[in-house]
Amino acid sequence: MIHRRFLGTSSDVVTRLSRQRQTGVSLRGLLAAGREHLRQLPEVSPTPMLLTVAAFLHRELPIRLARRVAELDRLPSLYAMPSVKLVREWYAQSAIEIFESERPVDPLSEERFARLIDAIYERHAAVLITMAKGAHELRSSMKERFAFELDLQIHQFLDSFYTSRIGIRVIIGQYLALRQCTPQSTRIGLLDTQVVPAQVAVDAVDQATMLCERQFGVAPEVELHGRLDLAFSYVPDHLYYIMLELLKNSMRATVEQHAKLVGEVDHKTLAPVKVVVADGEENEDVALKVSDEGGGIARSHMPRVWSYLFTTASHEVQERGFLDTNSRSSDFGGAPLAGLGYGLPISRAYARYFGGDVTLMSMEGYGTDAYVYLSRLGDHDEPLP
Ligand code: W6P
Repeated sequence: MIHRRFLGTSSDVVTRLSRQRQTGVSLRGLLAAGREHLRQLPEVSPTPMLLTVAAFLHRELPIRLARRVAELDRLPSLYAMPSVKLVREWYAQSAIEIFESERPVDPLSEERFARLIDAIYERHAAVLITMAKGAHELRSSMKERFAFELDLQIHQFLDSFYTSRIGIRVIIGQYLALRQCTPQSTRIGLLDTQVVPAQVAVDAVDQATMLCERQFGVAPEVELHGRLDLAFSYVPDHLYYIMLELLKNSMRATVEQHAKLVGEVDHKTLAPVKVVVADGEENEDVALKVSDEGGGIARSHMPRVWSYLFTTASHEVQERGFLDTNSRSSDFGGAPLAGLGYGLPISRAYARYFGGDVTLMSMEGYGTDAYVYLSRLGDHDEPLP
């Protein structure tokens, strides 16, 4: 048999792959496949469904990865940055490794495939910080007067790039999680059929409070209102990431506003942050609101809140990326309060990935309301940039 590697050079292969059509998944599709896998599980391992999922990734991942390589090649200004070149190499190498790998058709080949996919998931753990560094390198090299137009182009590119990355990490994460999954709980891989948004909010409040106290010595109280019992099917890690980001912002604004107005800070006199969970069983969305009295954002300031380029993170933080990334591969760890300044646009990309959204409404001089909408229908088509 002729090995596929000999059919062309690596760059030919990547170019050809990048022209193939990507195949989307929906929350509903992920749930159905996961349920079927768990149903088959008592009898055989790997289940026929797990093999189907593995075969899907074996075909789909090289296409999605190669597509990002081709997109990067179309942005020469960004691609000129050393960090971005590095990211491109990871994508190209991973595309080729999977393309050349043996098709998972039986227990042994499936096991080997899972190991490869796991290693690739790890290789790409630092993509976000490395791309951020690349964007920073580009911005530093620019003359001010060119910056604006370029910013828009780069911003759109990064938004697509990160949306695509979320998709890749969801399908890989779901496959690897299904391999560890047992049918006892409500958990189906990365998904949970009984995510209680109020409970996720409580967990995020605990973490945000800890981070806020560590940074400022105090943190505002958080009041929880609305449908505290509501449960729905979602990826709890995504909701946790979004809520943590919003709460960190609200808490920081509250503490800073208080310090500005009152001087010393005491948590009893800090305006509480309010979280509301809204839903009726028939609604199309689960909606959450995080409200603060942290003094709000000027309307003219709003675009930079959503920007990947206009970060308030220090030069040093941008140079080295986040703090210590020693914990394993998770994108959902406790970043520092300011982080890279990517939290909001990434949160929005997470929400949009399954058909939801994150928006901010602000009253300058008073406070900010952040709204999270999560589609509960689960049949939204995956955005495939
Ligand atoms: C602010 C700024 C902000 C961003 C996101 C969420 C809440 C808040 N509050 O003052």
